[in-house]
Amino acid sequence: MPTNLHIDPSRLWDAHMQVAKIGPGLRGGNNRQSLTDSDREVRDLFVRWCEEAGLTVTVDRMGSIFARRPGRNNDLPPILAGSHLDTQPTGGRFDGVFGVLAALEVVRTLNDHGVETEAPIEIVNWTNEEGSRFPPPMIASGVFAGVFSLEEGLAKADADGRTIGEELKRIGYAGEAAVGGRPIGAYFECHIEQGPILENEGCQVGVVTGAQGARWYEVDVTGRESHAGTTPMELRRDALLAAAKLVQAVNRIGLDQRPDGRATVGILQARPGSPNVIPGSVFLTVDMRHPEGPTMTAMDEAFRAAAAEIASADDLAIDVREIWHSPPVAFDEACVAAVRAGAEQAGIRHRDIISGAGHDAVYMARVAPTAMIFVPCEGGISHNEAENAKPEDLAAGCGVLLHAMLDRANAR
Ligand code: HGY
Ligand code: MN
Ligand code: MN
Repeated sequence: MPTNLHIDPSRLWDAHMQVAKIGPGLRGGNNRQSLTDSDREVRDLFVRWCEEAGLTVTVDRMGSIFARRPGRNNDLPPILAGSHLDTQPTGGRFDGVFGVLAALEVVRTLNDHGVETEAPIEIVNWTNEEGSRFPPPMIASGVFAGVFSLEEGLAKADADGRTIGEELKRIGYAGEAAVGGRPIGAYFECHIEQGPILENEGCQVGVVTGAQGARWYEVDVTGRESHAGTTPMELRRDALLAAAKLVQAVNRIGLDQRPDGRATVGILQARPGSPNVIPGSVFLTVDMRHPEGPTMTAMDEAFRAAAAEIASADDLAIDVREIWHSPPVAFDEACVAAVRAGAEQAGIRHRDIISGAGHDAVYMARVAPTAMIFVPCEGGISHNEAENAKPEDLAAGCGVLLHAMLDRANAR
């Protein structure tokens, strides 16, 4: 790799600050949920930047945006890099955005130095990585990797019943390109760690060797609405009380699997939501994670057993539906080695790390040699408007991406 090739840290940071202005949150972060008007606005900006960089832009039928830079041999499968521009409702300025903008910065740097690669380069913005508006997460890369059918992907709906297909049409990103089904030479994704390990160990780069498994559930607890003043305690079928016991059980399952186990109830809605009515029904979501498959299975079994026990003891119904399962994944050794070599060549303090969060790379690993590059985020905080990263860390990660992409693009 040419040794004088360096990315432009201030251009990379400035791009982040421009994106951060689109879909601002209430406390300094972002609320740029998938396929909203602010998502359209940031997509338009990304497309403009790609066209200004001389890239050929295509949008696939799930709305993912690909921008292509030709190589010497365009029969070779492209080296792809990217991430997502959609955010959580109370999201930060770097989750996903860093991966898309680092890939764009690599292209801008290659353009600045007139570098031609053997294989073509492509950069990507995946639709709906977060899965908060349209569960489950990573749906577009999931369709690309064949995990979901296109029909399934387009039919996913938000709480108001609006589908991904309808919203793509509404914002003008219902593309025509086929989703996946084409060879990819390698896929790289830069991302903030979203946890505290790199920062605590003073590492500027994480060489991501894989990602832990994740499962999402939707749960309906059905008891009986009745008068809060007239119904004796022992005659109640209180759905919120049962849900509270289930929340405790979920937390216990996560605690029992420390240090790597994770278990979270993120949404809990009690109905009818009146102070003097005993809740008759509760909807809640559960997110469980672990790096090992067998332990994930054990957590799943423990959760279902706890739900059944509470339902029987409280004489009510608890319906548990698994809506997402992403097994643990190991990334490609050659791609991981290219990332590690990039960090070593730049003299960057780094360590191997398993991703606690899900990423589009998890699905891309099924159809392409894949690896990720992490950088620290302040206090390990993410999915929070206070999410923050340092310009120098973003630049370090982006430099490693440049190295890894060139390594794979010019590999014989
Ligand atoms: O849920 C996740 O791990 C990712 O942030 N979508
Ligand atoms: Mn992300
Ligand atoms: Mn996220």
